[in-house]
Amino acid sequence: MAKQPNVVHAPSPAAQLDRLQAELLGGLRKSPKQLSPMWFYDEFGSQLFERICRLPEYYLTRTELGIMHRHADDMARHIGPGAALIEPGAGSSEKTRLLLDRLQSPSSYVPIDISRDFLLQSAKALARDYPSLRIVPVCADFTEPFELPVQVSWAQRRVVYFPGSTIGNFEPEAAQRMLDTMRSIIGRQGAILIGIDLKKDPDVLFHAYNDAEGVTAQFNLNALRHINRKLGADFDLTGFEHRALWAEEHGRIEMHLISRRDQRVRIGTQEIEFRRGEYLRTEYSHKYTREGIAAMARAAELTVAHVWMDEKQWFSVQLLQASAG
Ligand code: AVJ
Repeated sequence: MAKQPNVVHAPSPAAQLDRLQAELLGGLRKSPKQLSPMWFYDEFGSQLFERICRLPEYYLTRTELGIMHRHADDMARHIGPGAALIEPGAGSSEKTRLLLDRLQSPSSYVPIDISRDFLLQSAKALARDYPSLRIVPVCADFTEPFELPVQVSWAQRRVVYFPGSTIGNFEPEAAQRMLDTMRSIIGRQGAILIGIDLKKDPDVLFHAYNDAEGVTAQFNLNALRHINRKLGADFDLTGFEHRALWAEEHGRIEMHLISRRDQRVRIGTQEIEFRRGEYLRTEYSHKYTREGIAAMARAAELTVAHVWMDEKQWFSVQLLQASAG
């Protein structure tokens, strides 16, 4: 029977709730108001996201999967033997398995996620399919400093795997900090394998976040349902509508919920006022050029060692390595 992976670092549930509420109120007191995209991902939200990944308009997932199917062997060759594969925000994604199937005697797999149950669930599923792989799940918020498990130091090489263009969620400074954190994790010999969505026809981008079936709209609104359930708030979902637009000057898709009327929302002992037509920003999805990525890498003392793309050059999987010297 495969050894059950035990979770490292789990803040107490009460402490987590207080931190979530404080962060939420902090964002809602900003102008314009904002929410963390993490509120999208409760059980129902994760199911909606799975549906988004299958939508004709949402090209990202199938395009990245196509790149992985075609080039995972080459990626595994570049990574080499005995690697510890560290994955922030780990889903039990097909992409990770495509890589694990081809890596040469990987030393360990370290999924990192803030949702403890989801983390354990996907780690157990992987342990069943990869009985000889050392799996060490870490329950942590990877945007905050966290300790790596000792097992990682046994590896010949540390490789951070960050697929799905999740880096796009971060504003440029935060994305830079994320690369700096990854750089400090991989050390001099390590590497980062990262999936990054590229700039393209704004019309294609607009439709990827405004699908005809309205699944993205549900995904966006569900963030309010998640907050109501987790923090006992009283958001009225019918009082808000989905809006996603391409902001050329920032090179990003901006997702918002628009308040349909003047309204008050109670969160704990606090009340937050929304005016009719007011924007609540729920997510940024930055799109990059190859030059832009190379510049961000350089600023984090990383070099672009290899780029794999689809034939339309819509999406890229890039291997970044510590710069020499
Ligand atoms: C998972 C963050 C990459 O920004 O494209 C999908 C999430 N938001 N549809 C993205 C998302 C709206 C997705 N990421």
